[in-house]
Amino acid sequence: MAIEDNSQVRTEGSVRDREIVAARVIVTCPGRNFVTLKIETRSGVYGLGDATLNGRELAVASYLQDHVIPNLIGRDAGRIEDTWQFFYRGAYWRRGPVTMTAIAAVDVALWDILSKIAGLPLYQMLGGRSRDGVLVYGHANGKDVEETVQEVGRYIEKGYKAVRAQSGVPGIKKAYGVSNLKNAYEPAESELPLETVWNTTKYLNTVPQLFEKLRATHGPDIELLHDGHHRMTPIEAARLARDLEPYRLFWLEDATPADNQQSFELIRRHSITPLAVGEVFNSIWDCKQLIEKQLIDYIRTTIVHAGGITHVRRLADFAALHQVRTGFHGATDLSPVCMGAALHFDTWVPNFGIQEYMQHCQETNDVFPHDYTFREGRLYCGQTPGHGVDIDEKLAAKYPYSPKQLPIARLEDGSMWDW
Ligand code: CS2
Ligand code: MG
Repeated sequence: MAIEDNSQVRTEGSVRDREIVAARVIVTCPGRNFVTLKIETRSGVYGLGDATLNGRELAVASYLQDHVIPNLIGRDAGRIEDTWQFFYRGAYWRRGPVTMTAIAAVDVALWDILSKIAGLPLYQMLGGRSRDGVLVYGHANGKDVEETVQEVGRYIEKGYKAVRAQSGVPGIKKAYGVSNLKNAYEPAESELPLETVWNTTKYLNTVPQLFEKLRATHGPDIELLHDGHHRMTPIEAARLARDLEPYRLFWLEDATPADNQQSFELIRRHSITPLAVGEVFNSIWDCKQLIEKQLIDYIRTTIVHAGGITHVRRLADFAALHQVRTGFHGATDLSPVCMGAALHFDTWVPNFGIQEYMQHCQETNDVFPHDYTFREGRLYCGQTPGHGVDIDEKLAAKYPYSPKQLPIARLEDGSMWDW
């Protein structure tokens, strides 16, 4: 007897349930600005995607409001790949941080919806666990070497296995990554860009002293990281990478601007210090050469700024072919929604390296309740269907947008430099 085929009826039913009936952009500032996209389906299941681009938040909010949402209504939320292709190819004007952050918000919200409909945590939809906990690194900083060494010690006491260290530099008023508030470093602190003055020579004289002291004080096992934040020329980066070799860093990040990917060949020629780059990238094309020539060891391009899970999964698979591992950006200007999605991705991705974890402030965590937890140097995503992060819209409404931009940097002679 033929098996009654009612799959068509079931499929039709579920497609109708998955129809996108509403979508809205939520801009809120609980401690700092965040942009969130909420997509709702006919069945009532909704999904959230982070759309925060530090200093350019309203550009993404408008892109979503004016150019994406009108095209979302009526679509099947289950057609994640087709939706990604529609917004990527359909934009005509390809790539860029605003476009790819907007696409990312849609993509993550759809993955959230599909996971919730399936009743599964998002990592299970990607292929299941490759690990239990996700190794993270915290941000230690201090006004000078001594204070930074002590701050790294406090992170070790909190159970961190990996710590980024950034210290003040004698003669530089505002070195990158040093927060006098001793909390997560939030650089966008003024409505117009704060002008900072930079001097690479003074920086190059200080950083090796910092890591010599860190190793002497905390021993050989703690993983130590440092962010050059795009400030050096390739040969200066090569010098620093070589000077840091005795202290075995986990990675030296953003050693030089990567617009010209070939620049990293020069650094590679002089040093075995592992290199990480990519937090400002928004597509695989920004890092294709860096990966296929193994000019880097970790790719930092993250879900919120590079087209979401659908694109970053392709990027991670490409990186795996060349033994490059992931090391997602995870600063406080990426919302808990991004962190939640990233943790599920980190739990699945085979070529995982490390996850940056700057802890959000309490106001942020109140607006974005989530089920991920920190334990002994690792983050653990929860078992809630989806990415495990929600938004309290009533509370979010109490924190109006507060215009802020990132600083700029100039050299002492006034030349514009990379902040
Ligand atoms: C930094 C970021 O976390 C990092 O590695 O590069 O804090 C970066 O400065 C901010 O995300 C810029 O908004
Ligand atoms: Mg960085």
